[in-house]
Amino acid sequence: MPKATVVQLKDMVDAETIAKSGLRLSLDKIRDFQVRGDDVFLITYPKSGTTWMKEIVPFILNGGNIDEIKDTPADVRVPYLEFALSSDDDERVKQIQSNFNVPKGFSLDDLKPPRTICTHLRREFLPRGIEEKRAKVIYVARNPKDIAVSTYYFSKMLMEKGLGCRSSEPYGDFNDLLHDFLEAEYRTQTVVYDGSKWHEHVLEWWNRRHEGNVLFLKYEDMLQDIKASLRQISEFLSAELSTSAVEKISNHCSFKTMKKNRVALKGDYCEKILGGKSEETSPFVRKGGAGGWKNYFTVAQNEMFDRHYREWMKDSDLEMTFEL
Ligand code: PPS
Repeated sequence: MPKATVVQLKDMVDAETIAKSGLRLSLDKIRDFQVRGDDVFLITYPKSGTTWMKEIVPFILNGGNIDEIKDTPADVRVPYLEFALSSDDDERVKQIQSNFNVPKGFSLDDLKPPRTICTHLRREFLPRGIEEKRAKVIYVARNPKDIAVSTYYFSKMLMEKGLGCRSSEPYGDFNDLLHDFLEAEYRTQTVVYDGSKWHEHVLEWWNRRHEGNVLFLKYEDMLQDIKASLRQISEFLSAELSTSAVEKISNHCSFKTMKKNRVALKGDYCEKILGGKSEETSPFVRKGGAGGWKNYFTVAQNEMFDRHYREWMKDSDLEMTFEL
């Protein structure tokens, strides 16, 4: 049998670090994953609103019955494709899964249909079956300046706990991270595993937004009108939603409510790995909003970022909202 292809963060990760903290993603297993026609894939560049959508989609699919699944771990309701299909010998992923309260031996086949599966992987690494079966894809994009700040917090925390790669030196100031964000060469693997830059990830789905099986959403639009977004998602999923269900879900997935929800905060993960109270340390529900980046970027950093951004987007009509 041919050996499975394993994607490591391109070739940047040295063997010693892989042994210590490396994620080993089984590319062949992921590409060959048996997709079903009614599967729903939730795809995001990291720090774009994945956790938020994991608190939304299952409740839309169950008609707003919050009590039914509110205590089910977020990563069991909506598992990560790449973690669920990781190499059998990947101790690091096993540890992450266990800290995310995913039971040992959990399989994507254990999910009730329609299965909702999330991933940060870029399109070329995804199961062939998504295209073949026209499975539904919900893509959420967030403005990259706020993503860079969100990534800074998450990466800094992981690095300080010794969960780095490429370099064992924790991120110092924001400038260190900004460089890595622009090059997609992070010091932590659990941020972007496949070396994708923001625009490469986002534009692949923006360019497919008119295909019937793709719903392209912007995080900032959700911030502006969550109820309209809930209706848009329910229509896309052909899941009827009563007015009271929209009300209940919008309350359940509000930032304020999620900040008190251990499932959304991934309380056990935070306390075991990051330390402190999850309401204070969780990088999954941290500050939210649009425009917080202005407190971090200097004028020079912003100009430099804008130069990259203009180059990335020069052939695209995608417009992102950088503040509200
Ligand atoms: S991860 O690690 O990739 O899964 O992170 P992800 O969940 O994609 O993104 C985390 C950011 O999403 C914010 N968030 C929210 N914003 C608005 N409303 C709600 N309900 C919400 N829940 C999570 C979270 O705070 C992270 O952004 P930052 O800027 O770091 O606060």
